[in-house]
Amino acid sequence: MNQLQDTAEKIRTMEIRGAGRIASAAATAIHDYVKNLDAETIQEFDDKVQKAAKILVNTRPTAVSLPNAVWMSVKHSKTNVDDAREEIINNANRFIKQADYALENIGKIGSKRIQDGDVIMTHCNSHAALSAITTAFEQGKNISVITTESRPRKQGLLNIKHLNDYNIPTTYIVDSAVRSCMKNVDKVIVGADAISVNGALINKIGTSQLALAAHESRVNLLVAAETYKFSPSTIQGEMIEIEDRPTDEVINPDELRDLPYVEVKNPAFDVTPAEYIDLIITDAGVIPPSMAYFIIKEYLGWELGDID
Ligand code: RUB
Repeated sequence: MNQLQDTAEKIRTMEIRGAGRIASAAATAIHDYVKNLDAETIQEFDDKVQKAAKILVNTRPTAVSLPNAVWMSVKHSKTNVDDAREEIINNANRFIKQADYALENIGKIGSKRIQDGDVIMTHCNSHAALSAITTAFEQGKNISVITTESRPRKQGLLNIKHLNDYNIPTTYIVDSAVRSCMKNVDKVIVGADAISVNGALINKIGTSQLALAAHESRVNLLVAAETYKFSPSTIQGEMIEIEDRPTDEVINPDELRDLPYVEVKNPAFDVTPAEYIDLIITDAGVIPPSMAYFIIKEYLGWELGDID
């Protein structure tokens, strides 16, 4: 359990972050946990696995990739410990492999929507969005990127390192410069923490502002999202919880000491309605947001929606 708890802590503190990385780390943790799990009976085994699964799922509430990865891994149909163990190990391995494939495929598919000369704006640090951008660049397209800082955790710093490693010309801007820079942008590409059944996107706080500014300037907004980022529980009417993170990420508590009337808020994500999204680039192909239901039904199954 120690190793699993270590992974859970790394997800909670964002040492492991980004919906895709979180999902694969959780599947790996389940794999390693189950591999050496001692249990006399299948009941004991299942209880322990469920407990471990919940520890991981409860680390961060918004990225639906996390519960999807965990429940896809731990689901089994066996009645004895060794068979159940084998099935879960295979499930977790399959998830990790498919997640890698999905990222690569999003790169191939997404790159087709990027034209030579495009200026692309992105927000936060999304491996899926970057996969499309770097693949297009490697195909010889002469593109450049504008990345936001993405306060408060400054994931934009990860983007500039990554893009610089590819020799992609990149401009770093503060989040409040998004609208003023939009006139120079050909398309916006962002990632997803979750996509609900109505095609709404849940992604890093500020994404909806990019969407509004893009909409105003008639700039297309593309979302790069693996099929496992779609949320089955939203079919059953569940809302996606927006994570409130510690306020010391925003402001040093010392600055608040003598300001009793001041409250600080730190919502980590926001919701962009489907009407502001032009396309979702998934590993299964490019879809309009109105097809979110189809992805959930075909690729995730209804039963995942039963999970608490
Ligand atoms: C990360 C974030 C990313 C999505 C998609 O937020 O909002 O855009 O998770 O990322 P945080 P990816 O830094 O709070 O985890 O495409 O890598 O899965």
